[in-house]
Amino acid sequence: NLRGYKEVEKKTVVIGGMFPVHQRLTDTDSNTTIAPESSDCEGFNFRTFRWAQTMLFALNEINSRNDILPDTELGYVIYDSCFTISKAVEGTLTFLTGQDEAVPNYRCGDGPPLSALVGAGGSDLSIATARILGLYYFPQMSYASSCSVLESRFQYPTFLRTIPSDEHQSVAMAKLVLHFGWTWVGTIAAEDDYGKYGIKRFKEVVEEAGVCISFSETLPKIRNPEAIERIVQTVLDSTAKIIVVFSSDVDLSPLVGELLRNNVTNRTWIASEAWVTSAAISRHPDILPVLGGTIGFAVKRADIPGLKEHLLSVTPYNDTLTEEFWGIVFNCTMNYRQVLSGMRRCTGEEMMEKLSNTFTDVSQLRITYNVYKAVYAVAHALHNLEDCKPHSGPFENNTCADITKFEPWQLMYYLKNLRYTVPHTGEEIYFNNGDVDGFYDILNWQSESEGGITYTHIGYYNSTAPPEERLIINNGSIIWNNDILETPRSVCSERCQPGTRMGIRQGEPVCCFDCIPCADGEISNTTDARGCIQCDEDYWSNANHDTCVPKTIEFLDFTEPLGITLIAIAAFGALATIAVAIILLMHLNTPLVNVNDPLLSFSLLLGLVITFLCSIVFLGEPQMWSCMTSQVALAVGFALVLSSLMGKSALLMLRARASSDTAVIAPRVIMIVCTLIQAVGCTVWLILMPPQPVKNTAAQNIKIILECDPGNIIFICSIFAYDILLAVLTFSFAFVARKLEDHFNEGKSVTFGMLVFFIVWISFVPAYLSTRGKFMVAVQIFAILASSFGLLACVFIPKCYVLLIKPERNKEELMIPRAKSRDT
Ligand code: TCR
Repeated sequence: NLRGYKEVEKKTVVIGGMFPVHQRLTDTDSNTTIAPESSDCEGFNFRTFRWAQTMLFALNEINSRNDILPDTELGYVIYDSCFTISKAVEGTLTFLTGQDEAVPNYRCGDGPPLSALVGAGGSDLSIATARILGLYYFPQMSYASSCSVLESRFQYPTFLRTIPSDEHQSVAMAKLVLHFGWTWVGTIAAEDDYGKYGIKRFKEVVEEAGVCISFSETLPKIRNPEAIERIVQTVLDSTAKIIVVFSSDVDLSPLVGELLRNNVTNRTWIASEAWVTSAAISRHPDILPVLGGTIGFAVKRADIPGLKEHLLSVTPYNDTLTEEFWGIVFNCTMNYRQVLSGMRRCTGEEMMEKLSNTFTDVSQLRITYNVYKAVYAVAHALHNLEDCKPHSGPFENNTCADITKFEPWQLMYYLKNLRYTVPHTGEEIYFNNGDVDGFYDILNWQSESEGGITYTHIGYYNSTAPPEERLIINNGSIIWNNDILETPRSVCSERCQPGTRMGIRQGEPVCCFDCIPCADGEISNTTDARGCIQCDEDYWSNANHDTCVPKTIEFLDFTEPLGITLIAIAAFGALATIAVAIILLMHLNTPLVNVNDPLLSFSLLLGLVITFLCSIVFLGEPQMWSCMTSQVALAVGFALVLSSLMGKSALLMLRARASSDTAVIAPRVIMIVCTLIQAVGCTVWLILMPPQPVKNTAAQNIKIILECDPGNIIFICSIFAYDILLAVLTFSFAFVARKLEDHFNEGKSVTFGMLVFFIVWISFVPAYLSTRGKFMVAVQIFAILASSFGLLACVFIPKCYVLLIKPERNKEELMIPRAKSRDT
């Protein structure tokens, strides 16, 4: 313990200090055969030693000032907490009791009053010491314990600090991660309150915003190479390019060594305050490829004039710590026993000025500045306490506290209500429930000309600013640590483009997903869509599945080539039929026309004209009238055609049996009745359930087919079934009549024509069923035209041939084969 107070005529007040000057306890074997002793410490830390020296510097400065505590001398007791809780507790008890060994609950009454304890270093140490100090209501002023749990005045009533709470830092880190759009980060935390609580809060904020944590590792406090190797492996295995590390440099050092050994590059590290400016990390040789580009948060920096000189004026004779320091930096010893064992002896004349190490480096005075502020805070509080005007003091009955023997809680009162300006920097400090405002510099590790690292200031975080203005970053001044020197991306899965949706992967974080293309007829029009949306009835998805497009409307139009062709054929058929009718009319009185009842021939031709023309009505956009006429005209037209043919066949058969007069009437009756039945049936259909134009959206996905709905399937079936019945009857009659004597081969032509008719309609069925949309209509029209042409050709071409080319065959006597055969 460093002790520095002289019994002078001035009143003296002692300030306690606690710094983790050593990094760890020396391993002692747990041997219970001898009395246990407080263990020694090892691993001298230049950075924290500088903090301790800064406390001395600040005390000197205050003692030499006349405006603060003019009549009182500040003394000090400094303890080394060795980064361990046990040492910190031990030191606290020693401090409170004034004994060399810790005796709880006992305080030696003599000696100058104790004022406050500056420090304890890490949060876990402060938590331990604050518990003890809190019992006595003894003020503790911390310079580095930033853990958020220390905010609780209920648990730690006398704890104050000059470092902002990690609550701010965790939120700032989370904001940084969100600022760059990283959604996939790894975290590493030291195994202490600083790391655990810091990362916990960071995760909370970040996960709320939808970021996923790829891995969370904990750095061991005591040497554990396997654990370190495992962490490096996790870092290597993870696809996260951003790694947030909440740890002190001491705990992080072994990991950095291992990272260097494994050459883990292409990651961006986010540094917490405790290691962002640590020379122990950044001065590693070859650190640049691994940790270059690191972004971190650092507390306020300041220049403290005179500190450098003070640090350089350290001599090995001051105390045990300076002695040890001297031995380490100059590689010599003051201990005569070690000299005897061959070590170089320190002369005390070694040149401190030539040294350049962390101890004398005053470029990054951040925690150091906090120490400075903490000492000043205590001094100012003491000053206010001493400055109290009698009878107007703050305590009971307006009393004042006496600087020579005050109670800790009285000093606590002044500390709580303190407001002071720090010398040299002019910063105004006050404690808001024990805490200061959260302000951080954001630093970026960039390469220096000599291969080292500089901490480039790239922005800041100010917790007191309005929410949107808290994090200010100058993106342009950042140098990233990847091959492309661009802002790194860190996502588990790339975003899902429109046209796809996010598909969760079982057992993986929500940031890891597959992009599943939307099904046909479904779309997604945003990135990262959770699901696809079904298109409306008349709409269908486009090729990219990102918009619904109206379905194309389909019907067989007059104007398209297929339509024109069909019209042309139909018109030709109708004209040909009319031409045949004209030919027949011109030869009306010839035997050929006469013998087979011209009326039936004309009704047949009329029927054919109707079927030819009705096929045209099938074209075009279906309308109410066209749906009605097309089917009905077809059904009636065919009925007329077929019943005329049936009449003709019947005529042949009747004529074979008897040449009575009934033979002329009966076929006409057949023709008229059969057609009428159909006409009546159709009329009933039209009246009861007329066919209607409909939009068929179901048959084909991307098209709306405009077609005629028959209204009632039974009607349309029976109507065409009737036509089929007529056809079958006609065919049977004609088949029977085909062998009968018939000079003009009428029976044969009709039989043949009916065969063509059947072939056409039988082959129509599969063709019709296998087509879709407008081609169904085309197939139907083809069938109508083909069957009509077939009948026209079969029945009338032979007749026209005789009439026009071989008129000599058109002889009356030939018409009476029966008589002739009787003659022979
Ligand atoms: N708060 C840490 C300890 C710590 C520290 C440091 C240790 C801070 N900054 C710099 C060494 C060097 C910030 C804690 O535990 O609260």
